[in-house]
Amino acid sequence: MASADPTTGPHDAAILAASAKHPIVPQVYKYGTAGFRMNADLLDGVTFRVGLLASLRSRRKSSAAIGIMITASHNPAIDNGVKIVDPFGEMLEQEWEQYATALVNAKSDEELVKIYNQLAADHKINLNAKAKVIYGRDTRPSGHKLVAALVDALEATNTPHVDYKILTTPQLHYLVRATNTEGKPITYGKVSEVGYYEKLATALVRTLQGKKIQGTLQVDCANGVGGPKLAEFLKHVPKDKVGLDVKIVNDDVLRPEVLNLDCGADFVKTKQRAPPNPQPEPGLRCCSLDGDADRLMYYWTDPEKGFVMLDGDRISSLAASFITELVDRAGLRKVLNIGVVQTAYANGGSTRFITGRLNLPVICTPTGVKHLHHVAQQFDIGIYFEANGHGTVLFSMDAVKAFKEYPPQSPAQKDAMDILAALADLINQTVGDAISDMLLVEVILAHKNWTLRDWATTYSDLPNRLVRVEVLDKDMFQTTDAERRLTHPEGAQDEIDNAVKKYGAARAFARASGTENACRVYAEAASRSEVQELADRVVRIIERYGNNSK
Ligand code: 16G
Ligand code: MG
Repeated sequence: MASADPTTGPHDAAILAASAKHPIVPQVYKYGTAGFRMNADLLDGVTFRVGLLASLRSRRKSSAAIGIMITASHNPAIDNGVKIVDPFGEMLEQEWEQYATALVNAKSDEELVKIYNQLAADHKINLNAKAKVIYGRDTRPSGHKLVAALVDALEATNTPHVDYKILTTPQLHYLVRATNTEGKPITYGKVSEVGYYEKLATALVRTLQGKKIQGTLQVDCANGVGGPKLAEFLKHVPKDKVGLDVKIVNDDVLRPEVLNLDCGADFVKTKQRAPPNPQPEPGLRCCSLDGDADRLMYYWTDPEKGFVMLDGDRISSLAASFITELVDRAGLRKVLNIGVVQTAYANGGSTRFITGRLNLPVICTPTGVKHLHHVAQQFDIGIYFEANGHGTVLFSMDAVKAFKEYPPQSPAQKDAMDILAALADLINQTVGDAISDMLLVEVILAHKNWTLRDWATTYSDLPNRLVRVEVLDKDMFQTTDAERRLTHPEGAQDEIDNAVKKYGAARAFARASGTENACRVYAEAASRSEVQELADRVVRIIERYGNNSK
């Protein structure tokens, strides 16, 4: 038996038969920062093949449950996407992204079966072992059909599966971790959507310690899955104790065409203005979620200053300052190391505040949640956010143990430890979660008795510009130093350096987008006019190199 052909196996016939029903549209596919994401018409075969990979992954991971989320986040309603969640609720391990890419790009059903069996052989996967896959989808109409393709793959590979139907992306991540920790000494929460709400609601009450959230919060749900899920969560909140007065807007999930249309976190961040509908009342505390509720932006319209936005950098520095104060009060600063993780897009004002005022280390990683997440795991308390509103705070097992077991020297210390322990439950530990992050912000504002204006005055942002540049082939732009410097094309970085030198306190970088065929240029400088000039100069450099006349 040792010489059995590694490219054949027990599921061959079933996969061949099922795959014929889910043909792939020939083109080059790549598992990117957000899985496979594109026009939904192209995704039937892709989703089928992702199902095959998830079953392999589960068998590779000692039969642990693997998650699949079907969503295209902030993209228009006609798009969809599919991504895999690993057993602890984190993003798929990077090495496996290439296997997903290989399976999806198989040119025929026969080649697909061969690659599937070869992967099993290479990774010593027993295809007859137990497996489990759980999945959910956002509100896009195409989700239903893609789930059917997924189910065919799971049936063909004899993989038991659970359909959680419509969920936010972070809820699916929660369910994966909850499923895999069920019955273990340290569980993550009840294995149900209700379990998620109950966990957050209980933690919310504990973190507030009798304080009440003041005023009304208007939440724009991007006409996506966040709307109905936030409404459901609010049913679990004891409002008399907590005072969370939420006004949900843009929660129309019955008209698919309005998803992410002129609303949502991506609109707010990229357009730098409030969603036009409904026009927020001046001074009203507002926030926006994105289409799958894993990104969050706060803002208000000020009678004097106009629109003021509090983005991921602001949430990061708010969380970092609050948590550091609590750790100090709990007398745990020497015991636990705290760090903040950002990307090159983080505003220099925030980085200066975190390193200079809070005295915390800041590590910069390449763009994409998985990079930040892994670095944040190196700390006892790792705070990570992208400027675009993706992010969370991770607590190590040691940290959680310390909050619960370290002997407090005073009632104030005990209170601080209790709040920290509750925060570890309130903040989604698997992935950035807009609903959970929103509760974190509300709790901090309540504890500090702050308005958004108080929060915004903790530091000033440096004027900045982000520009998308069309180029022939974005892949010619290669970077190092967490995407802050170009290594290719040769000479481009020197020119950027020369441009930056002309301005005081300035910074600029160019990187290839991970999600579209374009380059992005980011610049920061001391004044609006300087940043405009600097950005224009760097854009011209990139255009010149990118459109090939070196
Ligand atoms: C993806 C990433 C996001 C990143 C963005 C950058 C995840 C879940 N999503 O949406 O974190 O900020 O790509 O896009 O990791 P870009 O490479 O086109 O600039
Ligand atoms: Mg999203």
